[in-house]
Amino acid sequence: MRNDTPAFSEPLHVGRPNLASPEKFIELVNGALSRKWLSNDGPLVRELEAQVANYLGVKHCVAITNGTIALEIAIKVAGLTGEVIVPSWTFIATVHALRWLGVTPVFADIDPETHCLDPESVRRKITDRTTGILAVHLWGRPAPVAELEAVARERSLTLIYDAAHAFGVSAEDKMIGNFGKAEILSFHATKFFNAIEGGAIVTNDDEFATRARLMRNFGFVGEDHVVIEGTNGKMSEISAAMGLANFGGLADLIDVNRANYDAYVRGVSGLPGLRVLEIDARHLSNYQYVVLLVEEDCPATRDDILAELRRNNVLARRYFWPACHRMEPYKSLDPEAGADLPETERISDQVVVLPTGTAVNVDEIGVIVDILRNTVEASVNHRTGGTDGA
Ligand code: T4K
Repeated sequence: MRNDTPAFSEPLHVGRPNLASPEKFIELVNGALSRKWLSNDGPLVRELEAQVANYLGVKHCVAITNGTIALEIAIKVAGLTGEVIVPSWTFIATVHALRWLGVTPVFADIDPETHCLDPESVRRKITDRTTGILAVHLWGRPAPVAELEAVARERSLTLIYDAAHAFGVSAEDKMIGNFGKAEILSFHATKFFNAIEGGAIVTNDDEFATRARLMRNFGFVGEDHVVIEGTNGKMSEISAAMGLANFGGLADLIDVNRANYDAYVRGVSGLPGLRVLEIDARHLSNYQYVVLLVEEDCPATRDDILAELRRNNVLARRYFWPACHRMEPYKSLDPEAGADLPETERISDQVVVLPTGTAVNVDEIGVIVDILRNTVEASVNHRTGGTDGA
């Protein structure tokens, strides 16, 4: 008989915010309230920009309202028009940001080992209308930066990165934030570095940073002089306060995430058809996304596993299913796009993202692994007509 009591009485969420110091946050917010300076390039935003730039070893950090607006401003500053090559295997914001600005996203396939763009697929998608590549460091795994740089150089394309998942991550010995013309970060509450809502454009290009700063503030220079078109992409002091309060906790958070990742890898090893997407030891990682792959030879389906986890109050996610080319408006614009994206199609049916961070501990991960084992064993028994574990 199946035990219908969930293994956890309270839900375990993917994306639970990590809060290093609520006390420091309150103290910083009180400072902002007494200064009566709440937005528009305030002192906390400036301090956050300096700390981020220093942490990443990058020349400029322009703090923005959120990662999506950061993408939109970066796309504008980069002057991308016509077609831009982008993965379909990403969060929808990457692709929407292009289309929102009237640029046509053209989907390229991914490397199944990194889940990031496959440079050969990118090459095949270049046309006379292509002006750039918007690559993603998905799950904080670095995209193939050297190969993409080579394609961009050969074909005179502008390369920018969506590094929303990749704060505190490196590609070998160089921190993410230093690649392409510019990279964008997300500091959303669910991210490794949490500023409630927030993001940034980071770049080593002076001109790019200057234009991004102008566009973030409607194109204003001074009080009544507008020099270019712009938008409102300013970060509030409250978001910056949360970011600054969390900065000091990042090293500890990496340790927590690393211990969780190791516990999942140990627990899942030996379960048929299941594996945790590996992290390449040549790169620094923030270990923020634990990506479980339910491969073709697994006796249980991805959705059986997800349903069983959820029944037990483990609110895992099948990010980023369905892939962007299967969501509107892209699905209707090109219903056949999937034919050229075999790895995206395959991988998007395999992924379950598991809870990590301070929301879960290693003992709880042991229970989550037991749920996975029981689900797989029950599927084997179901197929063979056995009764064990049923
Ligand atoms: N590029 C990439 C590759 C991205 O992944 C993202 C965002 C962006 C660009 C755009 O950056 P932002 O504009 O967002 O800065 C969530 C996040 O909202 C989104 O930031 C993130 N990626 C995406 C991967 O995840 P949803 O639609 O899945 O959110 P939702 O409401 O389902 O919440 C996710 C989980 O987090 C749930 O289990 C609940 C939990 N949660 C969430 C919040 C906000 C909490 O426990 N507490 C909270 O305060 O998009």
